[in-house]
Amino acid sequence: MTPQDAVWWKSAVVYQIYPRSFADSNGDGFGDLGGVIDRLGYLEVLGVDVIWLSPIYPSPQADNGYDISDYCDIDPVFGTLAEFDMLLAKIHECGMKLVMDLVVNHTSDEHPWFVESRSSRNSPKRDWYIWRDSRDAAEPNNWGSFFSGSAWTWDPTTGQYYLHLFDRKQPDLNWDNPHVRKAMQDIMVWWLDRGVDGFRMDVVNFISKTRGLPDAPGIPGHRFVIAVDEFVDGPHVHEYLAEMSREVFANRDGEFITVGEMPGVTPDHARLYTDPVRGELDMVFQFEHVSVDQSPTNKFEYLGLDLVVLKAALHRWQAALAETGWNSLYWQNHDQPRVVSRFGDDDPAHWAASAKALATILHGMRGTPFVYQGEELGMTNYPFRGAQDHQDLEAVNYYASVLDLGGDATAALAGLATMSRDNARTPMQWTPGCNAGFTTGDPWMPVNPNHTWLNVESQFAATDSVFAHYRTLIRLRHNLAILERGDFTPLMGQDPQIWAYTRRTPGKAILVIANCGRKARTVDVDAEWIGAGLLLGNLPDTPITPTSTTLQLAGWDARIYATGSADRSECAALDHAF
Ligand code: TEU
Repeated sequence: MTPQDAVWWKSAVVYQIYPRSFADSNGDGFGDLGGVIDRLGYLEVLGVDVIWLSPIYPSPQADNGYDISDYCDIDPVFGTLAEFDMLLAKIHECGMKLVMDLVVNHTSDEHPWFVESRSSRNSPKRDWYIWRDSRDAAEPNNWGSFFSGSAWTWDPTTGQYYLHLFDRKQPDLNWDNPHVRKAMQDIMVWWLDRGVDGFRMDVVNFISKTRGLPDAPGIPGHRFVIAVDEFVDGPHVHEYLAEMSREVFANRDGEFITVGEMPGVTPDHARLYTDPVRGELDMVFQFEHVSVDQSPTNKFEYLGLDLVVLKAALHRWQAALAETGWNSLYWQNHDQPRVVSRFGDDDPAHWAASAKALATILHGMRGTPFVYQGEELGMTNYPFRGAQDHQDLEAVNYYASVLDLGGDATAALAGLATMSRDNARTPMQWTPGCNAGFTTGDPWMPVNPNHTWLNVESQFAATDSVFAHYRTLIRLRHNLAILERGDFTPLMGQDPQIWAYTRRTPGKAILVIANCGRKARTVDVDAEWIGAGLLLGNLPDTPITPTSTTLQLAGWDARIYATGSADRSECAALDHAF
């Protein structure tokens, strides 16, 4: 085994907490660090290894903390540095690790760096951000913001525009300036010295823009376009990340994890980012599989799900990083709708089976699985009734821009209900009671009305809950080396309803097979699976051993079978573990 094979995060499972929606300890309606401390026992029962906290730094909260005004403190809405230290100590006591969310592409416009930068054209911090003159009395180029409108805002004090790929309150830093890079490295060192175990880095493949900031190819009917070719995986990004990793992690003892969030990343770049020899990052979040049901020019235009396309997207990434690099595995995060509503079936008759089937498919793959809060319960999208229910600035701006342009408001609201980030941000459902046990005050986001039956308390009482299934999958990840190391071979790639693949190490094999639909299906598998042992199923009467090459799969039936010595020796370890 080479040292790269031995890294701890290859058999770990990460849990993402969106602190403002997780648990509120002081009754102000916002989740906080005290709430996380109170619920650490829950995460211990689930069995996850790493907790990733979405941003908790001081922030005007224009984008719920992804607009940071001080990188070395805690926003009062979440708590204090003393509480943070206590949380970190308790996480370590429980044998878990903590990953901070670091937003390095941009700051808040209220960060002192930007305040100084915008104060004068001669400010020493002027070049820390991206300032340009107007062109023909308009924006410097045709780049659009991810949050609607232009990516440029005019600053009357100094008579120039500044660039913001996201909201106008999130000005982009100029990473070509070595002082900016050094400042970010210092911040990372500050948190590592405090004891954190790594970083999830927000849109970190956007930090290097094409020199000269050229116009992007126009799209008919669009005044501004998201200029991906001019900032995704840009000219110096690998150099800057390698430098960061060298300056921050070289000669530091400990076990760390770094994950780069990378919209639009290609497999070829991902291989470079995660090649251990190059020393840039441990893994990246790619976006291909969470884009398959969206129009390429408008994420709120829902295209419906084609399972063949979804499978191909994830299989492509399994193949791309098979030899070099490493995948992250995720269905959800705070930016994505709930997976059981999106790729599963949230009708009460199929909800639990489909949530478990999707979990089985993802956790059987090669890579490090990420679980987003509430996913382990099968939490669903929110039943939005109209524009007034949306809070996220992306949703609010999008709706306003559709109205502005005289577009179809009904279609826009339907798109928001299906795809908006608000779906992921409703409070965690702890109990069937008032506000789902999230807060004793008024929750900042409404609680999903289905908390009366979909909650932690009721799932703890059942042995066949979605939660129990996730718990088992996490134990399998810890106990079965084949899940970490086995190679990956897709089966039945063109089947529009069946998702199947094998994982193999010498002498051992597992089959993951799932029916991704309501209708029962008969599926032919290879003779090698006759006599295999069931490692995990999601329905009550799953056959323990296939007795023929024909499997009868009920709706949303998902199974993992093991052959060879895999099941006997490793299941013995499992018996022990449960
Ligand atoms: O998201 C980056 C991103 O490009 C998208 O996932 C984003 O959510 C948007 O919907 C694109 O249409 C990261 C953070 O995860 C997100 O919460 C922040 O809003 C964004 O960066 C800016 O910091």
